[in-house]
Amino acid sequence: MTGIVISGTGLYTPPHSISNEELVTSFNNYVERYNSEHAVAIANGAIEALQPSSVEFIVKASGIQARYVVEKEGVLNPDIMAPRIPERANDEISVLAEMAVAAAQEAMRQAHKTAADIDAVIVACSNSQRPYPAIAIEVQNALGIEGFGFDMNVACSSATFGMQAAADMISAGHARAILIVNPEICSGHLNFRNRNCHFIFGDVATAIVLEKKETCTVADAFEIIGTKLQTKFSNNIRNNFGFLNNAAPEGIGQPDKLFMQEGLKVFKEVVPMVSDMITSHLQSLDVPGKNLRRLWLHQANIHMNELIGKRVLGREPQEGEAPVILNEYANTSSAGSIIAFHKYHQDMKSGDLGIICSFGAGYSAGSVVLRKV
Ligand code: CO8
Repeated sequence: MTGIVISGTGLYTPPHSISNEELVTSFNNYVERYNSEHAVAIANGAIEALQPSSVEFIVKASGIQARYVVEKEGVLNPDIMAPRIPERANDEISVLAEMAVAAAQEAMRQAHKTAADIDAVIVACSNSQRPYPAIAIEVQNALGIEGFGFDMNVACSSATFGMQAAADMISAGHARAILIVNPEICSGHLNFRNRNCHFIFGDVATAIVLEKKETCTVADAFEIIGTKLQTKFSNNIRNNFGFLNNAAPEGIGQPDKLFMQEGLKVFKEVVPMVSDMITSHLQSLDVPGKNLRRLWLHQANIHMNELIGKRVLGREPQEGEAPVILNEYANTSSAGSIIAFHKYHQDMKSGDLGIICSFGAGYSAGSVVLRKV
């Protein structure tokens, strides 16, 4: 028992949804155009023809049916195939902070907390908009929160790593309550011209309020009974966008400055890593896997979640035990498991156990075991 509770969560869903059909039509238009423009080079074997994408493949391989995005036209335009989000002046709120604030306001309302009750803001996400000033400090300013804020990035595991950091800081007396926000504009760093991954990600923001059990005034709270984090270096998910790009101009605009992965290797390596981590974490807390009422898992691939659920519970997960949101939202990086928690915990009874678990680039994985207060 940590004595720390989740007292509120929030979700901001962008206004535009892209179906697999829309995405595949746009991608296949691009492929046809590319192949006809390069017909001679393809015919003489100098370059390979691009292959079309397919809705059936996407649904079968991943479970994804649609994704929300901040901007849709640019993504679907075969000449652009990237969102077009105009820059804002420095005296306007940034797009990422705006999404974070919307999710944070819902989480604070749910937790019955005002800005005066919160002492720190952590922005924990994969796809930050800029290096500095920290987005967290901008969010803190927009919400009128005193204290401190900082950004952190552990890719898809950012939210669970943020929760452990926040719980530790509250326990140590550095803050009474902490707001963690996970704004993800994954579409900004997704290569929509890459058939292997163009369908994977979506945009969203989630927020979580953590505080001590004694200060919590809501009935619908969950106590953190333990957290566990794990990292293991892998190049199988990588993005080389960064501070040194300007020092190597020949690399600017190359595909490695966007999201890249060896999807099948990730699948095969991460499923056992995460299943073992959850199992050993539960053992250390004396919680048998079969006692878990709910698994709010990272939302990357439906088959990964089925396998992890089966290994942890020791049987096939029943309907609703491991809620799926990736069909509607796709992979939203750090936010996925938090969306699942936000949408699917209201029916749980006092004493019920559940686990939030994230996994992704690094590799990184985090598990947070919860008991309904
Ligand atoms: N349409 C039709 N066919 C396709 C397509 C497509 N779109 N894509 C691939 N194929 C074909 C391939 O060419 C291949 O054909 P062949 O067998 O003839 O060679 C066949 O389909 C099978 O290809 P794969 O083996 O690659 O397919 P998989 O069954 O492995 O499915 C997945 C691919 C869905 C990507 C799957 O491997 C997967 O989900 N893996 C796990 C991925 C994962 O969890 N990644 C974590 C990333 S999240 C993270 O931590 C980073 C956060 C950063 C956020 C960045 C925002 C941009």
